[in-house]
Formats: sequence, C-alpha cells, structure tokens
Amino acid sequence: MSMGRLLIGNRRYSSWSLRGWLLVRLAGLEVTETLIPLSEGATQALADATPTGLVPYLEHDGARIWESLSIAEYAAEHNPALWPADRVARAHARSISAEMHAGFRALRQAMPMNLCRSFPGRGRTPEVLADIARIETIWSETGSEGPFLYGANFGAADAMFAPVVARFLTYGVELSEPAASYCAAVRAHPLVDEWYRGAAEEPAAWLLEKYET
Ligand SMILES: N[C@@H](CCC(=O)N[C@@H](CS)C(=O)NCC(=O)O)C(=O)O
Repeated sequence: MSMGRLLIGNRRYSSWSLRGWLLVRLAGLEVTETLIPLSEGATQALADATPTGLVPYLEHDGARIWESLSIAEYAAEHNPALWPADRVARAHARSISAEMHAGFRALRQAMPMNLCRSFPGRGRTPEVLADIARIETIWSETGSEGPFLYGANFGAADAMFAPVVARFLTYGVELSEPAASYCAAVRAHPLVDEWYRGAAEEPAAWLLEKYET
C-alpha cells in the first residue's frame, strides 16, 4: 500500500532524482512515483508540487522531505544499514555525502548527466579535473575492499555518488583501476540498471536540446 509519493524528474537527466529514488527504494518505502518532465515549462508545475520547486521531493507517512541529503537521513531511519555500522566509517560516509551534496559544481556544470549519450573527452576544464581528483581521493579513503564505498552493500553514500559514476561513464573519464571497478559495480547494481532502463524508454518529446548537443 502506498504511504506517500516521490516526485522525480527525467531519469535521463535528473541526477538529484536518481539519488532520491535510490534512497527511497533502498529503504523499501512504499510510495507512488510521479515524474515531472523537466523543461522551462515545468517550473510552475514543480513550484506547485514541491516546497522548493525542485525534485526529488518525498512525502511519506505524514512527513515531507526535500533535499537529497535529508532524504538519505530519512531513508536511513527506515534502513539503518544505509550508513556503515562502524562509527568512524559512518562519520566518513556522512562527510563525503555532504561534500557531494554541497560541492563539485564544476563537474556538475561541465558534465551534465545524460544516461543515454556518450560524450568522451568533453568537459575537462582544470576545475573539473580537480573535482575528479578529489572524488578519486575520497573514494580511496573509505577503507572498503569493495565493491561499494563501504563494503558489500550499496548504501547512502553510493546513492549520493551514483550520478557522479554516471557522468564518469558518459564522459569517458579516465580513472584509476579501483575507481573504474567501483564505477562498474555501481552501474551493474540492479536498481541503477532499472533506472538506466527507464531512462532509455523515456519519450523523445522529453529530450532537452541543451543536454543532447
Ligand atoms: N539540493 C537539491 C537539488 C535538487 C535539484 O537541483 N533538482 C533539479 C533536478 S536534478 C531540479 O529540480 N530542477 C528544476 C528544473 O530543472 O526546473 C537536492 O539535493 O535535492
């Protein structure tokens, strides 16, 4: 039985929606999904439907949750295993998730998410390369033996970085072997794969020129 709703944008483009959707699914929250295709014409619909005019937005069992990091914390209340059990690892996971939420603007602007295209070589400004280097450092400091950031299970930090992985794949970013293996594991995760398949099925009418050319 649905206990609320999750508003998302296009699977193909909406990186924040991917994070929220993964977290809700990993927590097993029963909600109805509503997709509002992103376009200039969607601004009013988004403003009417959400507190910030942005997706993802979750309503669940009387709670209203916006901002992806808040959705991560709410999801972890229902599935505490989304954060590492170890206190020190958990502090690290929360820190890198917050760093992702607040930062990496150069990467996000120069390499917008498009799950259905391949743009190898594009977007490598010095600022983007610095973001990539920082992300590789973060990933190497988790102490995990893989395949995910904090061990065998795909957790909240993996959800926060899944759209980064998607960008690295779309833009053919050259990575160290451990980072490349991590990206392959994230891409192969059943929920990530389900989202990619949904993206591939979206109608041509939802394509946005600015992300396709
Ligand atoms: N800080 C927000 C960012 C959410 C965000 O920027 N969402 C984008 C889609 S990825 C959006 O709703 N954009 C509205 C639009 O394109 O009209 C979060 O963490 O959820």
